[in-house]
Order: sequence, then C-alpha cells, then structure tokens
Amino acid sequence: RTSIRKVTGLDSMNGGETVVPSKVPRTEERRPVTVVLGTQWGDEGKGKVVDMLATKADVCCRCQGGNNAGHSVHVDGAEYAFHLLPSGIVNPDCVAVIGNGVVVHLPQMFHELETNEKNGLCDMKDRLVISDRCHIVFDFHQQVDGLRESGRGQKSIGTTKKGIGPAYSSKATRNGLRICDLMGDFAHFSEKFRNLVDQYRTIPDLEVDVAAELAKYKELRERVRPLVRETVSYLHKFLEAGDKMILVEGAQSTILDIDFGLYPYVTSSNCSIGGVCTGLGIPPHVIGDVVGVVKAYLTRVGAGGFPTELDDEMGKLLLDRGHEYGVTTGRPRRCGWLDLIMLSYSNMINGFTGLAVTKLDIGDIAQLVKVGVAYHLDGEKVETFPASDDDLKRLEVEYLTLPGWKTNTEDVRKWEDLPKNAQRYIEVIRDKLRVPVRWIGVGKDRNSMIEIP
Ligand code: 2SA
Ligand code: GDP
Ligand code: MG
Repeated sequence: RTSIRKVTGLDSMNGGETVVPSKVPRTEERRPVTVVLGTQWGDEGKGKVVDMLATKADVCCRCQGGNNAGHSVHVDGAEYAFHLLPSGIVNPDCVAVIGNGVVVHLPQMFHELETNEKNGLCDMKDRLVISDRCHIVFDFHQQVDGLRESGRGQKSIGTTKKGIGPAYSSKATRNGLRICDLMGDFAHFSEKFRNLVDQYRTIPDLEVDVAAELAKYKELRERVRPLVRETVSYLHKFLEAGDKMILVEGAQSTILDIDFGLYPYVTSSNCSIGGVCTGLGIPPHVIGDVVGVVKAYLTRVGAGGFPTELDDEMGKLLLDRGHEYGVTTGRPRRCGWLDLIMLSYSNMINGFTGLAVTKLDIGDIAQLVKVGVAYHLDGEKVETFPASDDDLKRLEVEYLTLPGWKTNTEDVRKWEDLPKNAQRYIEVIRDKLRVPVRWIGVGKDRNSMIEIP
C-alpha cells in the first residue's frame, strides 16, 4: 500500500484532452490514489481529514454527490465550508477536480467560489477542473426535491433539498443534461432542456420559467467553459506521472449510499468505494490507502432509524459540545453512541486500510461512554447489518460500557499522552474492525490531530 508522499509541481499537467492508453501497470507497488470515505451517516469530519492529507497531494477530487455535502475546514483561525468544491482546494499547490459522478448546480458552485475567495482562498478558478460528463442540477430539480419532500409529509426523507435525487433520476432515465451538452450547440441544449422540463409538468405547483433559465445558462456556459475538461485522460496523466498523489474526497457516507445504506433514507449516489471508480474513471488497482473517517460517536441528519440514538442529557451534550448542526442546511443532527456493528459493515464494503477517529475531545467530560457491539431481534443475536430501515428500527442494541477519561484532550498530540481510558476507547474500535487507527482528532483545527505512526 502507498505511503503518502509530498510531491510538488504540476509540470505539464495542463493538457489532457487526448485519450491515451493506460500505462499504469497493475503490478507496480506504488498506488497513487488515496481515498477518504465516511463510515457512518456523514459529518464525520471528512473535510478536516482531506484538508490535512491535501497538504501533500497534487490533486483532490470529488467523485459523487453534489452540493448537498457540507465539509468544514479550519486552518490558522480561518474557517471554510465546502459543498461542491473538493476540500483539498485549500492547499494552493493542489488541483481540484469535480469528477463525472458529481451532479453540479453551476450558480451555487460559482457562489461557493466567490464566498471562499472572500474568505481568503486564491487562484481557485485556475486550479479547478470540471468533468464534461457531470450532470447538471437545475433550479427546478431543487424545487422538485422540496415539493416531493413536503408531499411525503411524515414520511419525508429529510433531504437537503439541493435537487440531488431529481438530478440523479434525470441521469438514470437518460433525460439529464450534462456539462458537455452546455458546451455544445446551445439550440440543441435548449431543446433538450425543454424536453426535460416537460417530463416534470405533471407535478402541481412546479413553476419553471424556461426562457429565463435558458438565458441564465447561456451566460453561465461562457463562465464555466475554461474549467471544463475530459477528466478521465486528465487524471490518467497524473496517474502515469509516477510521482503524483491523488486524493479522493467522499461525500455523505456509507450508510447513506444508495445501494448499501438504509434505503430509502439514503442519498442518490454511491458514497462508498465503488463510487470512486465510477465517479472518476480510474481503475481499482491504482487505489492504495482507503481512509475511513469515524466520528467518535454517531450523528444523523434526516429521517430514519437510529438504534443507538440518545434522547437524553448525553445526546444534548454531544449536540452542544460537538456543534452538531448541518453545514448546508443548519439543521440539528441527531446524536447517539458509536455503533460498531455499523462500522464493521462499512469496513466490509470499503476495505479500510486505516481509520481517522475524529471528535474524541467532545467526549472529554463524559463519566462513561458506551459503544454498540451487537444487535438483537426478538431475543436472538443478529449477525448482519439490516437492509431495511424498518428492520433496523426493531433492533435492540447490546452495549459495552467504558469509563470516561474526564480529561481535556485538546492539546494532546501524541498517543502516549492520551489518558488510558481514551486509549482504551480507541483500541476497542481498532480491535473490532482490525484496522489501524492512524489519526485521532481532538479539535476542529487542521493541527488538532494525533498521528499514530
Ligand atoms: P439528499 O439531499 O437527497 O442527499 O438527502 C438524502 C439523505 O442524505 C442525507 N445527507 C446528508 N447527511 C449528512 N450530511 C450531509 N451534508 C450536510 C452537512 C447536511 C446538512 O454536512 O451537514 O447541512 O443538513 C448530507 N447530505 C445529504 C440527508 O440528511 C438525507 O438523509
Ligand atoms: P464532513 O461532512 O464529514 O466533512 O463533516 P462536517 O464538516 O459536516 O462536520 C464535522 C464537524 O466537526 C465540523 O464542524 C468540523 O470542524 C468538526 N471537527 C472535525 N474534526 C473534529 C475534531 O476532531 N474535534 C472537534 N471538536 N471538531 C471536529
Ligand atoms: Mg458534512
């Protein structure tokens, strides 16, 4: 497996429209791609881990999802929130790639660029590349998302209303419009757009001003054109260079994955390892490290079952101390104990080579901490993670109770300096998953991290 190496300089990486045969041998030891994935229900602190690793990366890519994501990065007192832009863009030496698997709302992407520019990040447009195969999220997709959510009433999914489900639906039904359509003949794009909108005409209350929307996209296409590329060959040039590090930032998380999550309370993309290959056009053998980000407890935004949910003072403590509010919507997140059954399932799917356990510091004042170690149904132990959210809701959780460490860990930077009870907590996770814990987060800042060699 790769070691993460510092490599600088982009050399002649600014070309890339020609398709070249892959020269990345299967047998070679070095695997240039490092992947960071969520292991739970999202908001584990992927943004922070990606930012930390991006200090050594040449490219940072998003491969799925859209601007439903909310990734926070804190560096030297500055705070950045990313939704569509890969968090690695904070590193001035890093190229940011929005891969073909991502669905893009262009006005909101430009807004995000402007907000982060005001916050002090520079040259972002010179370092941002968007795949011509990305599907476009239109305003009406977002309207449809909102209308469908209100139509579901009590059974709503709790989406971010960013149009993600409707945009991936358009993709799957082959009515979607892609960035390459926008780059081509505008009359053709306009016709396809009208056809797409017509598919949704049956939805009462949907209002689409087609002419205004097309006028907007006529202007947007010239703004976005310099950023658009055929990203498969573009990324392959980095792979073939032999000394470049490519970082992939997963959005949402394994238990929100459209295939492996608790359907229908999921997002509409593959947030687990498979989405990396399909969302970027890279073969599996170039992937080395797969870092699973584990929040030291568990949170969920949106509806659905939550076996270890805490509806008590401890839940409130996690919400308050952990500032558990959505980065995109501001919604409070539901909080609960860590669920090791969920994590084992997540590990089976993704094959983590290392874990980053974040927000250990949030538990600093707890008297005791619990971790879910087994599920039971009608008195019987359940060996597998359920497919259905209805089944998940019926499970009872068996807990392992551990003493709290009741010590401030914020300034700890070495494993040896962690209180014994905190070490024990981390060891329980490591031993259950049989995956090394490589990093432990003890604060929101980039440097608030214990690295375990
Ligand atoms: P969607 O909008 O169609 O993807 O929603 C479907 C489900 O996926 C969940 N989801 C998320 N869960 C955690 N974090 C997300 N990003 C934001 C954040 C969320 C926010 O970082 O805080 O601001 O509320 C995210 N995006 C989607 C969503 O809750 C639904 O359960
Ligand atoms: P993501 O969606 O996985 O990138 O996570 P979010 O950014 O949505 O939510 C994680 C929150 O926890 C953010 O506010 C981070 O700044 C914060 N955070 C990340 N790691 C740590 C940590 O180790 N300790 C503390 N206190 N906060 C952290
Ligand atoms: Mg988030």
